[in-house]
Amino acid sequence: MIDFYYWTTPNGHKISIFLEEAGLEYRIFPINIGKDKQFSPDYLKISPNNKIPAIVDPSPKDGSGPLSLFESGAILLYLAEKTNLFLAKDLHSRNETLQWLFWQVGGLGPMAGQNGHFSRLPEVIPYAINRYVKETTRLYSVLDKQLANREYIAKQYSIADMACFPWIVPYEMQQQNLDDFPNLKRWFLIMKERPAVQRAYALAQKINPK
Ligand SMILES: N[C@@H](CCC(=O)N[C@@H](CS)C(=O)NCC(=O)O)C(=O)O
Repeated sequence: MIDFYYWTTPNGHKISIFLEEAGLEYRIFPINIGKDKQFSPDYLKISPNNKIPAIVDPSPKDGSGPLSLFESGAILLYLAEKTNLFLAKDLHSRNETLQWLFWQVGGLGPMAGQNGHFSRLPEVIPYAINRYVKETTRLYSVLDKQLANREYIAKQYSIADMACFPWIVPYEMQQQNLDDFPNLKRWFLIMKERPAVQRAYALAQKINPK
């Protein structure tokens, strides 16, 4: 049973998608970041960077005792290795998957996150909005090119897809039009239909109906 410290945001959805896809048993500890719960001293012991998501695995494979982890990319990689799922074994595919996972964590997530932040701000700061909307558009087009000749981001469905999808879901707020990215749009629609993805988003709705 994995303890999953979660809130209903893109970085949280990545992990709920994995847990649902893998059919791992988990229990949710909601960390309402709108109410500053990420700063509570107990949570900081697990996630010292005061962000969600985080997990605690009480029984790692090697019997070394409970393991706690923050950072969504590290969590996805850990869970993929724990379950032998969604991360190919062969050298090329494995590293291609990790490359796109890191691309999401270091690029798409932070840039689209800033885009969302400045687009929602009551004070309009045109420089910031232009910068992050433009950068989001560039990143969408990079992903669109990657998806030109393939169904999923790497050779097979993987943790790279799970990492990227939740950051495309708010595309309208990010001022993006999916019709400008036909390959990305095709992938997005396939992802949206996956039963595990739907279960993950239904769970979000239950935990935070707003
Ligand atoms: N690099 C981190 C980013 C995590 C992150 O930014 N989480 C946001 C929600 S999506 C958060 O917890 N924000 C609360 C805060 O900044 O205080 C990851 O991939 O896990």
